[in-house]
Amino acid sequence: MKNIPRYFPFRRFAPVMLAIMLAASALPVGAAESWGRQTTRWGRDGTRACFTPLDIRGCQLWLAADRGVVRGGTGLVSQWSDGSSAGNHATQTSDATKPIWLETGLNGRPALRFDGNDDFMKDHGAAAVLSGEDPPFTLMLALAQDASTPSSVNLIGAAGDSTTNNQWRVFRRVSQSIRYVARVSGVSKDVVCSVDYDTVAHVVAFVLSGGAGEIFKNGTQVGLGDVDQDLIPLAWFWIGKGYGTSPFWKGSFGEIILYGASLTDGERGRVERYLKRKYNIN
Ligand SMILES: [Ca+2]
Repeated sequence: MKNIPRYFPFRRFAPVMLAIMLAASALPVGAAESWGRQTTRWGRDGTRACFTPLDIRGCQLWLAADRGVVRGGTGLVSQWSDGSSAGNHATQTSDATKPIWLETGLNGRPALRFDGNDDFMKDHGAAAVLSGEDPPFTLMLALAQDASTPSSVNLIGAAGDSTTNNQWRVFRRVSQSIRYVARVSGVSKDVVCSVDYDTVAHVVAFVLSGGAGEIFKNGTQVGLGDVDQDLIPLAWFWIGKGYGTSPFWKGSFGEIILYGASLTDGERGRVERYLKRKYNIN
């Protein structure tokens, strides 16, 4: 036998391995990429935030503007990839109605900007989480609304058929800026709250448990009511609008997280702290 060094195979493949490592490190921010449980640094003090929304049970949708955003050269977003294992990606095929990705769109952090004219994204898979009779769920948003957002505009909407009678939505009114509505057979079941109309970044959480709905802003309860949602088979889930074509929401979403479970106060608090730290919200 010839005297071949034992480490020869490693030496042979070392250039290939180095090339792969260099290529991976050059991936553009926001490009389509695989998701893991790891997270990036976003603490102002430079400490590493190990928590992610996936650490709480039942995450069915995790859209974050700093990961999984598929966009063109002008920043128009064709897909906002779901970071949960559910694969509920939000998409938009028409350039005119695509939101735009901004690197520092929400308190210095990436966000998707919806223009208030016609921008929206659709996410069919997420609709199933909100369907049914009093489905337990928790929806959490990191966002800022534009001052010129019209009243009665939907931030998030869903519907089960071609009528306005069976729908689910989160919308803004003049006097009650964020409001949860499950509208069944033409009858609205509201959770009323009085969140100030807010143009600065804030975190909103909606928790539905046994027909009782709660709304929190930056961790403080601002709304409580009986939703008593009847059976609604929702097939559509929109970001930036509700059923129909107008009006459209104007503002920026940094993050949209949906759980198919009613989070406990402790669980909700963990997600809120993660969002508040990430988006520099006091
Ligand atoms: Ca547009």
